[in-house]
Formats: sequence, structure tokens, C-alpha cells
Amino acid sequence: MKLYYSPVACSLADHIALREAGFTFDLERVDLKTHRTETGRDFREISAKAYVPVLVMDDGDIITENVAVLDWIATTGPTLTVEGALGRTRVLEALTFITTEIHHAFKPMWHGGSVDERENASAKITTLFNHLGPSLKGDYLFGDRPSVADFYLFVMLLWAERFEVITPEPLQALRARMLARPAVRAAMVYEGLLLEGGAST
Ligand SMILES: N[C@@H](CCC(=O)N[C@@H](CS)C(=O)NCC(=O)O)C(=O)O
Repeated sequence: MKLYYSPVACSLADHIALREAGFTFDLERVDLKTHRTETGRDFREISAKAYVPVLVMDDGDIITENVAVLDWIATTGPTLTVEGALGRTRVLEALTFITTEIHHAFKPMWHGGSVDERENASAKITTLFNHLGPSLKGDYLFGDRPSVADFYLFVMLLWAERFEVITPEPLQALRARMLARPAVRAAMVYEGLLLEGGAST
């Protein structure tokens, strides 16, 4: 299978999840401005939606939308499931909050919002993070193992750092724990976000 990604985009969550789950997969970078992939293909021929992540399965089936891709990885790879009758529901609940509320709130930062819009967005994102801060059930959102929701949250925390958004202490600690994970580091090195030895690029 192949993941189409763009460095530091939300597809980093899927990239980390595939590595954490131990899948064998290929990666192809997409330039979101030109719509060209690194092999020169027009990305819109692969997905007319023209955004990442896109996961192309070996049989040619294509999954788009981050929540769907992450849910597929979590339910197919055995190490990422969250126990309990409501385990999957809780993960979907967190993923939906992250994508519709937190990710969406970053729009002014990525898409040239005015100073006022960015300041308002920053305050709103801090409030949204504060909803998640107290709800950690251990080192991660649902206990002592990370879930796919932690991977998506981690990307949002990287974005928060980049745009100097204030985050609550428990989520700063979660970000540090994630950064210590070999699969996370490998994904970040691959995407050019970390140097091999560990320093940020
Ligand atoms: N609804 C999509 C949105 C994904 C999305 O926003 N992807 C961004 C990168 S984080 C993208 O590829 N944007 C393309 C563009 O802005 O042209 C999902 O949840 O997967």
C-alpha cells in the first residue's frame, strides 16, 4: 500500500500510525501547491479531492479523510486498538474533535489569515486543547499506549509549537513522550522535520 503525504501536514499522523502498527508501506510526497507527486504524477488523478492523506491499498482501493484512514489503521493493525466496549467509539470521538474543531481552527495560520484572525484562532485553539488536557487516562489519551488519536493530536501540537499557540502542560508532556518514540522520530526524519541525530530542522 502507499500513503500520499506532505511534510508536517495532517498526513503525518497516518505516517506515524502505519509505522507504529508495523505495516509495510510506500510513501509518496505531494506538493500541495502544484498538485504534483514526487514521481511527477498529477495528484488529482489519484484523488480528485487533491488533499492528503490518501491511502492506496494493494488492490487499488483508496481511502481518503484522515478519520477514516486512521480508523482503518487502528482496526487493522492489532497494536493500536483501545480496549473496552466503547474503545473504538472513544477514539472516533477524539478524532472527530481533533479534525473538526482543532485542525479546522488552524486555518487562519496556514491560509494567510489577518493578525486579528490568527490571534483569535490561537486563543480558540488553546481553549480546545484545554478540553483534552485533563482527560488523559495515563501517558496518552486512553492509557499507557498511544492510539491513532494521539498521533493526530501530536501533529496538532507540532502545529501549535510552530505558531506559538499556548498548550496545557499535560499535552506538552504528551508531545515530549511522543517525540521520544522511535516510530515518531523515524517518520519525522523521513519527512525532513528532524535531523537523524534528533535536532529539529
Ligand atoms: N477533510 C480532509 C482534510 C485534509 C486536509 O486538510 N489536508 C491538508 C493538509 S493538512 C491538505 O492536503 N490541503 C490541501 C490544500 O490545502 O490544498 C481530511 O480530514 O482528511
